[in-house]
Amino acid sequence: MGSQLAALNEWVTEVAELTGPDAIHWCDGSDVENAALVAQMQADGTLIELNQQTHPGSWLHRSDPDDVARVEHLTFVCTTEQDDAGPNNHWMSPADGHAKVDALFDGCMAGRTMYVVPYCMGPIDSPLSRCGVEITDSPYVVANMRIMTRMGAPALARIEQEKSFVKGLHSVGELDPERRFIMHFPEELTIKSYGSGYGGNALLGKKCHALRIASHQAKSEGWLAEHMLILGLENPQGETHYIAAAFPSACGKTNLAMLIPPEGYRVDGWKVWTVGDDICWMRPGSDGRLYAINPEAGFFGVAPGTSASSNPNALKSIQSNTIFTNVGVTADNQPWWEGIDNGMSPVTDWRGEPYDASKRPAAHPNSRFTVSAKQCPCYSPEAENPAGVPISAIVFGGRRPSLVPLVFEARDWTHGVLVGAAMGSETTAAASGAVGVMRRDPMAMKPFCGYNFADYFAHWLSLDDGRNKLPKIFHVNWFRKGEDGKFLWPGFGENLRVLEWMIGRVKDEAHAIETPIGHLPTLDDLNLDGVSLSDEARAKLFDFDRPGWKAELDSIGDYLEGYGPRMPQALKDEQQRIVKALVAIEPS
Ligand code: GTP
Ligand code: SPV
Ligand code: MN
Repeated sequence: MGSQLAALNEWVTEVAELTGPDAIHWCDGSDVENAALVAQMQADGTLIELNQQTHPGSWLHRSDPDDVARVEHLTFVCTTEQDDAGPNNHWMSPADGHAKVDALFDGCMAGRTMYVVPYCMGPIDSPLSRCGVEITDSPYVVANMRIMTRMGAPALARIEQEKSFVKGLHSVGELDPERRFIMHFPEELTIKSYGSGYGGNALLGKKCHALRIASHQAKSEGWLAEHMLILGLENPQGETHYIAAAFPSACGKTNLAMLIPPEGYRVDGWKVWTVGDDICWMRPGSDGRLYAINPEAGFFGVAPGTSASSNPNALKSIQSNTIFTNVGVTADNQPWWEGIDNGMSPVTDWRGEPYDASKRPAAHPNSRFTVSAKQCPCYSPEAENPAGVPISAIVFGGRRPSLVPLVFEARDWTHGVLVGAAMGSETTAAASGAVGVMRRDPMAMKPFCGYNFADYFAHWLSLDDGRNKLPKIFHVNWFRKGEDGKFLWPGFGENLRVLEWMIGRVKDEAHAIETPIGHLPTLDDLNLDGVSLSDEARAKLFDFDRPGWKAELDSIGDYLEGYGPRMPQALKDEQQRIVKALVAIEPS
């Protein structure tokens, strides 16, 4: 027996002693195991069968109505030194964190089965992949982990060979929001999550491991764990460039990753390949380029807004073998959500009550589908490449109703890191709390960075070591609004036009004008054939508003200062450089 198996057995015994389950089940990830779990969940109402003619192998899960999103105020990073967690995280000392949550775990699995779920984040044979084991009392979590990760026997075999694995302990507890904690102990490669069965709170391989713990590991090992989609953009010449993009939760990663080019582009031979839709692990290769893998094996995607016109590839992916969480259903038992636009209507809402539009939407705004990436028609064969894919461009973006143009390019890596660090976006339904509130969400990692943002920015800057051939960095904003409160840019498939310009810049072929905030395309630099843009859109999307940006840069300066002396001077200098450039062009 390998040393890690011994460590695993010891931990399982320890957890069983603490939580007191009736039975322990080691998951092998097989079809037989899954069928038995599904049957059991159907019998106890955890899963509701959907129309098997239209959606074979698909199920509906209704979560507790108070457990529908991530809970950032209950999410903690427990490092020995508070400063190592940083002002961007809620902190508890490891001793206090363990004590607090272990008291909740004490005896919590009485009457329940404890599932031991070995998983691998990333292709089983990739040196960039990392393994973990989640112990959970939720069969729904097991079924989701089976889709979202490489789960079961192969992962266990890999763990046996490795020096460490991430330990994740999870219980749904009483699903009481007052008795809910998502605790991370990055120094111990440990996660303890209690009281929620939902998404990022409960599928511990995802945000807890692949971002919070992994970002901490990545810092010491010289790589990056990011909240980014990865796509391959194939041009008519058959060349594919890979792009990684960080947008905050519910800000368009899944949609961009599965983009279908506009008609004219399709005819010409443009194609987008999906490598990943949420998380990206990347590190410099021997040639100095950044190589990326998607640590996940499935999509946990936002259902509302997914339609044949907005994201046909997602819609095709979820016709079978899909778990839907908190969507509505039609009279003939098909899943339904706002914006599905398929001519059907809901009769039952996500809480299982008769649909009443005046009461609540049919689908919860953060309702989701869980589906294997293999079902996606544009899933990239390169997603399984153990070496990863070379990244040509990194894109940052958020929901910015004003000020921020459609796209701009950072002048160099340091400027790009500042652009990422200064990212702002309106909050969404992916986390509990108010929606539509503007906040800084650096690199879309505000809820997910497992250490001090000041150190994180320094780590990003350190990649520019003179040897690496780093990607160009861009910023996009699909969400600029007009006077009427409507989006000025059509978005979705049309976003390809912006990606084309980016790759043109990477290849030194596309034109831009230099401004203090970066390189902007003019209206002529983007192919806008066949898009109808209002005069307001044409004016604002390509606009650089000097006084507005001066105020924005001042606010960015204050934000950086908020991190105190740990904030890298290079970033503060970069902010000052831009302020000076803005002031220099001030009309007298
Ligand atoms: P997480 O899974 O929470 O990390 O979200 P995500 O970043 O993958 O977001 P997703 O692609 O699921 O999109 C979230 C919402 O934004 C959906 O309602 C989409 O319809 C909408 N959306 C995505 N892309 C665009 C776009 O280009 N323009 C507009 N206006 N809306 C978009
Ligand atoms: C997000 O909130 O960014 C998600 C969904 O991708 S969750 O898995 O709940 O984190
Ligand atoms: Mn996400």
